[in-house]
Amino acid sequence: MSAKYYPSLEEQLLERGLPVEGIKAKLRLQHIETPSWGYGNSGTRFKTFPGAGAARNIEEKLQDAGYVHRLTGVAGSVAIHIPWDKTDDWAALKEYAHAQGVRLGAVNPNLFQDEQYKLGSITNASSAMRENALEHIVECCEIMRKVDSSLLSLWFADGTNYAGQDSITQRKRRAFDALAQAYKELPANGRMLIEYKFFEPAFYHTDFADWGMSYATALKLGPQAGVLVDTGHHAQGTNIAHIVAFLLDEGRLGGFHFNARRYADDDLIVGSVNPQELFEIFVELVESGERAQNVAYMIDQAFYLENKIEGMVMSVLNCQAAYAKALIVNYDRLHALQAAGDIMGAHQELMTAFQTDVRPLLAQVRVEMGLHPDPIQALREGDYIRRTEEVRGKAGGEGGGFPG
Ligand code: PSV
Ligand code: MN
Repeated sequence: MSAKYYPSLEEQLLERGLPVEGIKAKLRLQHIETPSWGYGNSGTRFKTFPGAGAARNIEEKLQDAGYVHRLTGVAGSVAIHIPWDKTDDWAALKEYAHAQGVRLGAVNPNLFQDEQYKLGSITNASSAMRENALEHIVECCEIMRKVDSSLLSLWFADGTNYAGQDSITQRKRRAFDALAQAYKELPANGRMLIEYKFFEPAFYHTDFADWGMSYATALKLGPQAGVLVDTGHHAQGTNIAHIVAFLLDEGRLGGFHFNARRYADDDLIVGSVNPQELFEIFVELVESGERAQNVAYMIDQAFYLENKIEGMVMSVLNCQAAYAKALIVNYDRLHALQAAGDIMGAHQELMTAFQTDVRPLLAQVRVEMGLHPDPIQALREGDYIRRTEEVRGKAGGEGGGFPG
């Protein structure tokens, strides 16, 4: 029996009529934002194990992000969380980021750690506390102007633990009133991304529990508002690619927080649990073409045990692989098979791309970008991590952290 011949990636792409150079050009332009909080210490509600070499302040987080970008070539911006990353001199911080080869990206107000937000931030029954929450969001809009960021990323831990604890309807209205005020404060090119999460820390109801609540709110607010899909914030079995397709088609997909979950918001490395789900999401993005052009791609992860920098590089690489696989789907052929009602043919067209080993393609792209073809190998052979461990030691919890 003769062994089956498996063609090389080039041969496969050629055979499938796909333009290799065009695909490589798209891969070079991919952009994934990393979160400042992923570089500092964080833990679970049970324990934070201080990581050797973890960043202790925003400058060190930016150094690490700069290194991740130098290795991967596609992670040129960093999301910041306020007040964790607050500084008196935003111009200097912006410059510092540039010196590390990155820019400051999405601004994330922290509306969940202050004592006063125990019963909610913009949904709180107390108007004084709602005012404070709004003031903090407005402060973040000002920071956006100072650091040239166009993204305000909003996540609310707001919710209740027991039936009857507060009026769900009143909370919904309070939230909208505050967001309508905040919307007016966005910079002219600014966008408000509204994240949702179906539970935790609240366990009876969460005020922004699913994409529909974020979407309805964004629609009422106006065109500068969109939905932020955190891949870890869904119930078991939810088809996230479907949500993505719907929001893209409605022009309201604001962006992503990438991570992976096995049970609930576990903040594992994106693509580590269900790479096919990530691929399916990227297929929807590639298929939607122009409509995906303003989508913000951000990682939202906290590495409790693993090395944070290696975890972040791995996360970026997994997003690249999912995108590369989505790019090598032959969409013309897929559409023809769909139109013919060929269920298995269409499915196989997708799965062939998913099962293709895109590592050689990505390695080529990296070499053409002047990078090491294997960023993890480069990281393991380099001495960046050892040096951070030497210089920084073990930071307490002061790196600014929270289970993402
Ligand atoms: C909440 O779980 C979340 O996903 C939000 O995006 C926060 O801003 C982030 O994690 C960090 O805690
Ligand atoms: Mn998130």
